[in-house]
Amino acid sequence: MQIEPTEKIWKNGKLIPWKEATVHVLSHGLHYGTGVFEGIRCYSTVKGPAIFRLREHMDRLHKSAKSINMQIPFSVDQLCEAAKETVRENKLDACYIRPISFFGVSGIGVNPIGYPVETFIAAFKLGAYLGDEGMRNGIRVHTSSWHRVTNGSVPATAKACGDYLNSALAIMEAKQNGFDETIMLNELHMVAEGSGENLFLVRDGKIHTPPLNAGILPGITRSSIIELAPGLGYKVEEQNIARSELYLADELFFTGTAAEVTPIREVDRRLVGDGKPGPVTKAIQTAFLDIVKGKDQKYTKWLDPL
Ligand code: PPE
Repeated sequence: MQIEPTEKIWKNGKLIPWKEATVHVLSHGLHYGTGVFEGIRCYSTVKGPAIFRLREHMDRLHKSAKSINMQIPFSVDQLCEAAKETVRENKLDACYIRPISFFGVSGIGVNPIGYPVETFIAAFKLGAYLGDEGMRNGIRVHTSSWHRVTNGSVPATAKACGDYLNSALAIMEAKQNGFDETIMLNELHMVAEGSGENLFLVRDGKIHTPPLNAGILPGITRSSIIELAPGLGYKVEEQNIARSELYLADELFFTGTAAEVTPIREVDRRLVGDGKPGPVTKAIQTAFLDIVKGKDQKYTKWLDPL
């Protein structure tokens, strides 16, 4: 996705010009993927710009760092304030915020213990991740030939840079085969998630989503959907989903900060339901988009005004 440069990027406590936000070629994180990151959206709400579940995102950044043995030298509160400052200073309204912390330069070798930790926060405008058309009419996906990174080889619940080689391979394969996105299975051949989204399935009026130990990222959008669904009359069951169950689904949808709630209209060249976004997906999508725009009083607790 193309993005327009903004003026400033936050680096280790200071705002610096966009062009100067570069890293040294010998950064450990570049060679070995030893970093953690976040993706956060700021929305234009009825009460001005507000960041959706900012604290939860910065808290997950700290937890991801802990999982890979890294200590970020800024607290969750400091990072929240820094994200707001970055959005404000760039005079942005609705935008996407990308914090990243990684092991920097010291020597060479795989062991990063004692290396400096670099932290950056960028913010820029971002449209619908899977396209406006995809948001309205649904996207086409296939099952990836790449398994999702397994719990036995990396902390699969961490949003760690190195894990995204797996996602990158999976999305490239999907695009090369003419699909919009991909669904990865785990080492037990159960459904895990998309390259950058969690998956939900609707069958006989019930909503299902894979459990956290299926090798998925604990999505903040996912947890928001689990919390808001009962208010719409649906309960979400966290349970394992086999590939063949995808073909029996009445509805499928992806969730994520970037993807928000995106309907899936085709999986492995089979129509999902009648090939149009179903009523449950539409109800969830509408409710979610109302919440992020501050139109639902019950959930203004999830919005952090600038
Ligand atoms: N799974 C993966 C693998 C993932 O990357 C994301 C977010 C999710 C699930 C959903 O998590 P959450 O955003 O907390 O609901 N993917 C981010 C990065 C996408 C990218 O292209 O970069 C995002 O949506 O911001």
